[in-house]
Amino acid sequence: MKEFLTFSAEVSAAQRDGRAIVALESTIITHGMPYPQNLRTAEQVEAEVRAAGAVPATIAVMGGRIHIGLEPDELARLAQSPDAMKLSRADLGACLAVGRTGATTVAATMICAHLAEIAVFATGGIGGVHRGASDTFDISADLYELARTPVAVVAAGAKAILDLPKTLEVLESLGVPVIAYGQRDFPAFWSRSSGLTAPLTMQSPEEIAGAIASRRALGIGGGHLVANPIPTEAEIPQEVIAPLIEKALADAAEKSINAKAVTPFLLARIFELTEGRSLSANIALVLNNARLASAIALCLQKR
Ligand code: PSU
Ligand code: MN
Repeated sequence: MKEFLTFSAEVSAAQRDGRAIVALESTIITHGMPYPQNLRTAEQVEAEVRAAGAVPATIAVMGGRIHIGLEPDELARLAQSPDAMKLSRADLGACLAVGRTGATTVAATMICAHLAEIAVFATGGIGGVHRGASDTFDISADLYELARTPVAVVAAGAKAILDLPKTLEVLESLGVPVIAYGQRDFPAFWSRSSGLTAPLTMQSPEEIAGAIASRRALGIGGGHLVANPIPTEAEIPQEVIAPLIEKALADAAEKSINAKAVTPFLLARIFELTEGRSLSANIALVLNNARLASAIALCLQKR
């Protein structure tokens, strides 16, 4: 397996020194945000992890290798790769074989982080059960990955473009612990609350690290979803975002957008409809998740 991995200088030094490492995904860079905000955000997220005392490992596929940590010039190149593949469990092997550039989703980043022995990963929001899934069967591979790969994913809940009650039901069926951080409610990405109660609540990174360590000791396998609400000052209230999500979903239906294109289309459309406010919120919540993920990684490393 290791034959496919290339570690950045920073990450290989961190592994040698036994430091806490936080994995970061790359689909948010290539498919989730426009250039140049995507590059600036990716750099800020890495800086946030370093400021918290951990080491960032942004993961992507380039030149037939899985990169665990990107050098600054590689990150800049990725952020300007409009043809990058959006990689999930299904296409990781194919992308390596044909030597194309690929950005890893939550699912693929979990797989690569686990190969590199990284236990904690920060992102924006996970994929989930799409609205209308009873007809389309569109359920993100992220949910199944959380069920099988032992990586803790810190996200601002699932994106509010999804069917959140069904997303929580599937996570429960799959045995994925969903831990809301510091509040009872499951967060809804751009808003602090979805109106749904999260299955579990924890108040500190130590508690969360404890849950991860216990599950590992029991040999249960699978990951955790740590649901961290967006900071209050950056949140977009439900009443504001809900009608814009409806509009974006209607536009997607009209254009027959499907499969992998759905999430990037909706994020881009909501960016337009909110006149950029959704992007500022997205950036704020990713930075916030990077801070919490770093704290959890440091607690795990102390154990
Ligand atoms: N979070 C963001 N922006 C994104 C994503 C997450 O703030 O672009 C990406 C993640 O990579 C996630 C993917 O895994 O969207 C989900 O895509 P899908 O619904 O097609 O599974
Ligand atoms: Mn999908």
